[in-house]
Amino acid sequence: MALRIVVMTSDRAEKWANALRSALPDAEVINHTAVDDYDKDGIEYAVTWHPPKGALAALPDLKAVCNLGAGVDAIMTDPAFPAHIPVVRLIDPAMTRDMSQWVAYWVLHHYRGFERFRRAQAENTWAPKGYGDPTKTTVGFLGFGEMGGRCAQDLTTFGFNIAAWTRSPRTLEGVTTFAGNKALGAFLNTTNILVGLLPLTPETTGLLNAKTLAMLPAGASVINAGRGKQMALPDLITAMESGHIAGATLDVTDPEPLPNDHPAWAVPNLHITPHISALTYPRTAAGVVADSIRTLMAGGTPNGLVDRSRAY
Ligand code: NDP
Ligand code: OXD
Repeated sequence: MALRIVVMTSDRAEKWANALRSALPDAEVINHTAVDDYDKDGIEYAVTWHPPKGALAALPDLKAVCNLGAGVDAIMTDPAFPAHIPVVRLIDPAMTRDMSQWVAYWVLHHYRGFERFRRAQAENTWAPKGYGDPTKTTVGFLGFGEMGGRCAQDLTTFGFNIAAWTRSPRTLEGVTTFAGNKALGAFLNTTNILVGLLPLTPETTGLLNAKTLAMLPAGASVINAGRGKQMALPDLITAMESGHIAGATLDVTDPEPLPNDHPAWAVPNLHITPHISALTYPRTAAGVVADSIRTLMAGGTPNGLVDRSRAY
């Protein structure tokens, strides 16, 4: 019997199915959204992005799930999802590169105060203003995994100090490191531009709130591309209105999509992008997923295997 794979995503599902058919020519690839019902027997791998709750549990022969994104929170929060099924998150170098572009753009935006010039231009005003010293500016990464590590590496070109907050302690050349909840305050106290690249887990939910935002130095900027539920948006708005937080950019919000009438849209120097910081493209990611499936079939450990006990 041919290898059977199901694709579950509401985003470009047929494109994903075709890309996987090219990458795994001997497999039968079923597009979950294209058929009302399909024979679930013998389906060993599911390739998913935000699968409907309970859909994975309905596959009796499922051996593993490959996620079409880095964050696996949508799978981890499905109460019906069996605890023994391995999950592989996506590690696609093209996506990591794109995240680094987005982060560099917004770090430079806030560091150089470009919002001031945008506003001056809207008033036809030539208004030069100096900026700080990158060697006295710390860009602090909440999360220093695939994404955070690469973004930091690229940002060092611009002369910033880099700090990282992680779950497990680590020593990294040229990076001031902090680990665990006890070190969060010390990390935030010394961070001028905060970049959030954390997975959404019970520990990181609501991490950025009135209390933690107040730990940042006055005039700090906040950038988040992790997950919206990590940020108490009303608290960020209050901190920006008081002037404590000078600027912010969010690629992820709670709720998402952000409703048209949400007050966050109108906050000066609060920038919102619609979860586009690093898109997943079938042209690069299908090959990565195919490699993971081949590795799993051979009994190996694919890159990006999720530790179910940590939920990321
Ligand atoms: P990784 O798993 O490679 O890295 C996660 C990092 O977060 C690690 O450094 C980890 O610490 C740290 N971390 C996790 N939990 C905690 C905690 N409780 N306290 C402190 N540190 C913690 O993930 P990626 O870098 O690939 O991706 C990170 C997240 O970025 C994704 O989960 C997703 O939510 C988001 N993302 C968003 C995208 C977008 O388009 N907006 C695109 C891609 C990703 P340790 O090193 O100790 O394990
Ligand atoms: C991801 C995302 O987690 O795009 O990959 O949000």
